[in-house]
Amino acid sequence: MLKALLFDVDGTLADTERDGHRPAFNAAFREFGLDWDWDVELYGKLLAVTGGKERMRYYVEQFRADYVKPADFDAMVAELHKAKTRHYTRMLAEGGIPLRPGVKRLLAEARAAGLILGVATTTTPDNVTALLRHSLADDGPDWFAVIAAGDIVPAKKPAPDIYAWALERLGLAAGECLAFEDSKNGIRSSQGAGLKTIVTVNDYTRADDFSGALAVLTDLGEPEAPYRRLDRDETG
Ligand code: XBP
Ligand code: MG
Repeated sequence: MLKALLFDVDGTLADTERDGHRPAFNAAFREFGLDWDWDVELYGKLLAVTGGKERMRYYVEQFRADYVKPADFDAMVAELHKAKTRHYTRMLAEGGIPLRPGVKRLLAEARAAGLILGVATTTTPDNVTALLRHSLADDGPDWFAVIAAGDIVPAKKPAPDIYAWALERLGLAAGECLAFEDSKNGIRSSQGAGLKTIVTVNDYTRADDFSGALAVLTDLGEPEAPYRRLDRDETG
């Protein structure tokens, strides 16, 4: 029997990557006097790696052969990431990023029907609570029985660990839950934990491999604009 819905955050609850996380990273780079600047296209490549700190390291290793790492590089990445989180949560507090179509309705209706709600994401916990508070409802974070986020598990998506952690916290089996994801890394994580998964794609993930998904949709729709199921050749 279905007891809980588990949601990814970035790309699934809201389109946060291109106009949220990306400019927040760039603002942090400027603040630290770095000449790093991630445009929309480059950011799509960097999304291969989940986790902001991991993504910055990947950028330096794969795209900045010219960059000479300082001795305290790891500490610098940690500080950069704190600054990025500050910029990003401020953007959210200013109401900068709405939830995707249908998300609020689904959350409200699931809640009213007695389903448990949970979050399983690689992003920082502060980012999740800020999005839920400012874009869902003042008490948005309280709608969720578990918020599994960030460094709670060392191995981020596509590893299944974050979903496994959320299931354990809820005391539920994978078969009692349904996951919502938007990306290849996300569905590998949810399926790795044994969860059936519904995918809503976005511009960065449209061509990802979503083999085994329960459904691949453009969005969760609103009553007046029902979702459209993607044809196989549109999903790549
Ligand atoms: C989201 C991420 C995160 C965000 C940035 O992936 O990979 O790293 O891009 O957030 P998913 P932080 O949607 O699969 O969870 O900088 O806080 O890591
Ligand atoms: Mg995502």
